[in-house]
Amino acid sequence: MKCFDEYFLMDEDSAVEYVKQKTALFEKDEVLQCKEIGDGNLNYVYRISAGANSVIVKQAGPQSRLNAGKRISKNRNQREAEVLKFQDKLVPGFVPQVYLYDETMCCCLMEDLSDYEIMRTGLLQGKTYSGFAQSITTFLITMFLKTSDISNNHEEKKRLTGQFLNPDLCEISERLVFDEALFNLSGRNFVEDENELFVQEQVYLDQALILEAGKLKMNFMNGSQSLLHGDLHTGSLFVRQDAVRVFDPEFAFYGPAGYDLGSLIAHLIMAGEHAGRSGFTDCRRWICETVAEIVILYKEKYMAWYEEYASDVFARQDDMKVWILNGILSDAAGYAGLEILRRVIGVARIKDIASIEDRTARAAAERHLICMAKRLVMERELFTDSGLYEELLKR
Ligand code: SR1
Ligand code: MG
Repeated sequence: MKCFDEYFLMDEDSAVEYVKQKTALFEKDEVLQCKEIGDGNLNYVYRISAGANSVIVKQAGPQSRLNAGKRISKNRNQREAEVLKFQDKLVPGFVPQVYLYDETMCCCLMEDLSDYEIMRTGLLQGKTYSGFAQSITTFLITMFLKTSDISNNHEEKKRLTGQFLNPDLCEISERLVFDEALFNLSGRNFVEDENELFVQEQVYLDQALILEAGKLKMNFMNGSQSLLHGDLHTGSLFVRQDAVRVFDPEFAFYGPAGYDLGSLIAHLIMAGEHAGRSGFTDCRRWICETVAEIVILYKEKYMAWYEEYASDVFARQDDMKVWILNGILSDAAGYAGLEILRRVIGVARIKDIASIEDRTARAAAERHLICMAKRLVMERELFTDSGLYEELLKR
């Protein structure tokens, strides 16, 4: 019998034993089912169930699942558990419940959301989610309004900025989203053979693009505007028609609010590219409408809810309110562009592209996405309105 008093990487059997020993969620002699369901790059996620009763065990491995040589702090799930609890206080009902964090095993037990599905999985099958734009904009705007300096609770905000500092996971983003993607530093970047020259010219040798990406990187590192999820892609979202739960905030930190919004938009655009090239016409249309709706609702909710939280004397000025919003929206476009670029050409390539079966279509998708990404970065100050996204996605 295992003791769990020293860290080791669990497998399905030991995860079952762990839950039996550490919780009273199941009867001692109950036969439990266990499946490793993690499809991310960093953690191991076990779903343990008996009948209608179930729980999730998420354990940090000592290294990335993508690159066995790269070690990452194992206590990152502790931060994630803290973030989830904090987010649940600020926006109740939008994140999974955390039951326990175990410092020795570097794992947390959390609510199983098996009546939801992972958004990326659903979109890749051509599914759509009617209430999505409403739900996700409520989450994003509430998090911004409640954690930014528009309130004059500046001391508390600085304390929280310190509490949620996340140097090692931010380093991964700084490297993968910015450095490696734009400079192919690791030599691990990948595109279809026929696009090699295209990427050389359009990305690695485009000095204007490099400059704008550099500005966005500096803003990512220095602009601690509000508490972010930090990796808000469609694989970090559990969805149902009427609700969304945002999970996996291990990259959370205080950064530019547009980073989360931009990442979300980027992954919807890439899902739209997949849908368009896979014959999912309705899904493609829904994604294009949803990107526009997210921008519209983000602006509407920001304008409507801002006054309730804006106690800083400058933030109370009308022009300031609009200036902050436009800054977030143009940052969002810039980060959306960079997220698309790194997911198309970088090491963390996503299924939305890799799973386009026809090779010529896949190469065409790469080129199309790279062109859209560049436009988002270079023209980001224009992207303060849904209309430009509609126009971008029409092509
Ligand atoms: C080594 S982790 C690679 C990527 O997966 C995560 O979801 C983050 O986006 C990270 O950049
Ligand atoms: Mg993740």
